[in-house]
Amino acid sequence: MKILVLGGDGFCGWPTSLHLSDQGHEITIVDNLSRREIDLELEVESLTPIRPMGERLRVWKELTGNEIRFVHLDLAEEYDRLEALIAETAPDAIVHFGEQRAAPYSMRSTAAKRYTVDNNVRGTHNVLAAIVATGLDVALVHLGTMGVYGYGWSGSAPIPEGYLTVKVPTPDGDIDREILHPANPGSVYHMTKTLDQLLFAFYAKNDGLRISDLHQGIVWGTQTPQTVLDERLINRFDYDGDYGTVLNRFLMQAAIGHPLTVHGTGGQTRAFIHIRDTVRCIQIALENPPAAGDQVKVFNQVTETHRVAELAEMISKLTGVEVAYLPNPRKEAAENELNVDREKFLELGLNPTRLSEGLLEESRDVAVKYRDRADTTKIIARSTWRKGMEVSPDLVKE
Ligand code: NAD
Ligand code: USQ
Repeated sequence: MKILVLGGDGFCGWPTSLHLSDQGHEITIVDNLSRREIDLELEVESLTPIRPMGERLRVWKELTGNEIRFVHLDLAEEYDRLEALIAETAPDAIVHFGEQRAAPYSMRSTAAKRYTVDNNVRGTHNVLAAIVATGLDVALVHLGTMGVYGYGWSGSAPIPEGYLTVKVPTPDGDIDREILHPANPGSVYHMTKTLDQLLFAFYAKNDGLRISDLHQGIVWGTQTPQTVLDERLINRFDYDGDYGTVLNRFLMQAAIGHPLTVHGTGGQTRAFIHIRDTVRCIQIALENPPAAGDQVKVFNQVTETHRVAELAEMISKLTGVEVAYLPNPRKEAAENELNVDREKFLELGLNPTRLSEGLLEESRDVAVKYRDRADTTKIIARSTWRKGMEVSPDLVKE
């Protein structure tokens, strides 16, 4: 297949591009490198030394003979170039990772809120409008988030894969209707993903676009079989308070002997998936697209669920590093259950990678190897959901 990977320089997009290239697909990465620019703004870098795109692609070609093309393009700002690129490439599929993806970053300032909405919603709409404008039959696979459902809305009822059957009372009795699961975003970032869902529903209905929306949990780990081939192919590893996600942060904190930063009670239950499974899920979604005229195909891209405190305690036990229970900078329930339907990928052949000591060790080894690159002043999460929730810098010695 000819595939455009939008956001292919990022944490999920880079290993996915290599995996799909390894499978023999013809890959074009489209990225405006905004994630690297945000690192400059936040004065922090990936814990792992990621290489410039040109070098990454040169090394991949040297090692495998496979060529990946790169187009530097802003999905939100450069509509005409995007449409021309789709028309000229005539891809069979587009994988869309190209959004601002950190919830804390999206809440840190008014400017960051506006940027996140402008970038994500305009970018996604531009992709949809451009596919329609070219008249090509392109399957779109988008990375959504488990956070569109919210946490705890339905109590112990399992979260379905996208759609909910509800009973609508009528004068002649109840009728069953299938609706998109109610959206309940917990941050401006998550809100943009709920808006994306409506854009997809409209374009699937109006234009017959073939769209899969993958509601992914928190991705952990760093390396895949392709990114380990050469240090210059290494994937990014975010550990800072805005972009670092919880399990990778704990692994990195353990590697440098920093107390594990649990927000609040740690009773938050979240869904997780290893980066190796992310790339496999995308391959499966590409191989099983919906037909024109079908509703958006929603998958819950999740392999397991854990409470934050349970993860911290497990890593603390493995490494001897203490757990610090910090005031929660976010507005979220102190505790929630999370029961997620995740049959679709399993039925299509996903063999889930479960969190295990071996894999935790592998990620911790990456963190240990590069720990001298860590800036410990960037670890505590300082972006808050509302004014007055700021965490005192003295709470954890840095
Ligand atoms: P990332 O920030 O590492 O990568 C996103 C990439 O998109 C970056 O390379 C960035 O430069 C690019 N990008 C952003 N805006 C763009 C634009 N306007 N034009 C062109 N390129 C643009 O994020 P990630 O962790 O790889 O996440 C990828 C996708 O997966 C996101 O949409 C995210 O919401 C989703 N997701 C991520 C996780 C996770 O734990 N990392 C979990 C669930 C869902
Ligand atoms: N948390 C801590 N300590 C930390 C960091 C986080 O206790 O040091 C807590 C947070 O308060 C939150 C939970 O851990 O309750 C998850 O936080 P996170 O930063 O790991 O994940 P989140 O903000 O939800 O966002 C990440 C990705 C996002 C993706 C989402 C999937 O950045 O792109 O959409 O995971 S999900 O969470 O399933 O919606």
